[in-house]
Amino acid sequence: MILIAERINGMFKDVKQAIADKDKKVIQDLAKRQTQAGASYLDVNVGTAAADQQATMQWLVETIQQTCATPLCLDSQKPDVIAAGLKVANTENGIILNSTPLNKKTDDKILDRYIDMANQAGPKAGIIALTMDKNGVPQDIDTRVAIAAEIVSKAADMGFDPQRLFIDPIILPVKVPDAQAQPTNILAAMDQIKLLADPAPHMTVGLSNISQGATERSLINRIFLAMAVSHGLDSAIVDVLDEELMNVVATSEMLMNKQIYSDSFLKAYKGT
Ligand code: THG
Repeated sequence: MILIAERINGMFKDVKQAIADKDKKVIQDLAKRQTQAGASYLDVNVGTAAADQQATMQWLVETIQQTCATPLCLDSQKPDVIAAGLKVANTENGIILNSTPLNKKTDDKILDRYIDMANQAGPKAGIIALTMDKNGVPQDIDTRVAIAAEIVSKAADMGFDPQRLFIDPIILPVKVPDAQAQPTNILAAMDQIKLLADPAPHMTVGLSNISQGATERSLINRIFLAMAVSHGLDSAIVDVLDEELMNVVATSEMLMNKQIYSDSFLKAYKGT
């Protein structure tokens, strides 16, 4: 599974404080621990508090790169913030640009911009595209699939390999009133999205969204991850420092016959 580690995000108090204090140690420590825990990419999100988001993105990227070579997943819905990060990011080992909707009221061509930036960032650069358009986040299955189809078709028109494309059907917190049908809608949408191209685009989610504000967060995250893997999820933005969650990742992949069973399958997965 392509695991994107979620913790370097200004949404977390310690990271927000570290950004305000220019305290590199907090960021570098998270970068190292998440890499050690098995992250394929490190998500980098400046949060909403940073005064200058472009400069903060550059500071985070440079700070992380001083301590580890794990590929980065630049996380902003503002193309200028992504572009600023790309100016200083090492992209040889890969990079993901996270994330763009299909289009926005204020920017009809936002997906094109992310694809252009990824193309300029080299052959390994990917993008995460949200099943979201100028009308916002759809709640139903069909609109999610229709938007995903437009994203896949636009990527194909622009010569962008579907294997560099990650579709995110957008998880909302299950606790939000009237949102309890969303997890099953997302699974049903994923069943169709994986058929949109051959080879299929990757599918990813911001897993921790689902349990925001809820009790039993880790349990909710773990169970939904296992359910989604059985519907074709092959990537996720997660808390890789949650060991129980990482065991669920390894076990789901083994039960899906993507990793070989051995008596030491948990240990073996950690070595991959
Ligand atoms: N899709 C894509 N990218 C994303 C998301 C997504 N990036 C951001 C986010 N969603 C995924 N990352 C997180 C990171 C943290 C939390 C949820 C998702 C989280 N934070 C605690 C909270 O809000 O309760 C912070 C608490 C603290 O300060 O300790 O849950 O969906 N493509």
